Amino acid sequence: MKIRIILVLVLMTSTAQAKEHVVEMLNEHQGHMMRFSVSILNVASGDTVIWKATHKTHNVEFIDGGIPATSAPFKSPYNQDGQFTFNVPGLYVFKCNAHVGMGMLGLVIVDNNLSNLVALRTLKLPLLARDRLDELIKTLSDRGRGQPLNKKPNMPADVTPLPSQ
Ligand SMILES: [Cu+2]
Repeated sequence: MKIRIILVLVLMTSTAQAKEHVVEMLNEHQGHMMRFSVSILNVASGDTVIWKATHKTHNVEFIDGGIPATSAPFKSPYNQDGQFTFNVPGLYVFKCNAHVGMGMLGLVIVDNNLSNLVALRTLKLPLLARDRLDELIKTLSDRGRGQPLNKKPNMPADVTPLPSQ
């Protein structure tokens, strides 16, 4: 009986902690064409990210080699919301297939784990996408200097729109 109560408590706790985060797929954002509303998103294991098809002609896919080695791949259909639950700590680069050439990509960081950052630095990408990813990586480095990226993975500030260029 005691064990059953403890199990229920444990299950309730983990359900309560898992969060949903929303990223919009947009034709225009902060003066830039073809962008995700959030470029760097900090989440915790068990959290789900929903990419909302606010504007059409977009989709979302993890970039090959741009996710932790043991994570499943992910690709959503065009013009529909997509969602993925993150269970493997690390960095994930997501892109829109139609507009990655215009730099339409972003990063999810699970559990503040940057262990696959080196792989991201050498990903082969279209020129503007490469520039954009370098810019995001630089933001990570700057923010991470001297302190953890964030202390509480689920604090509101974990949804961070990138400053305009
Ligand atoms: Cu797009």
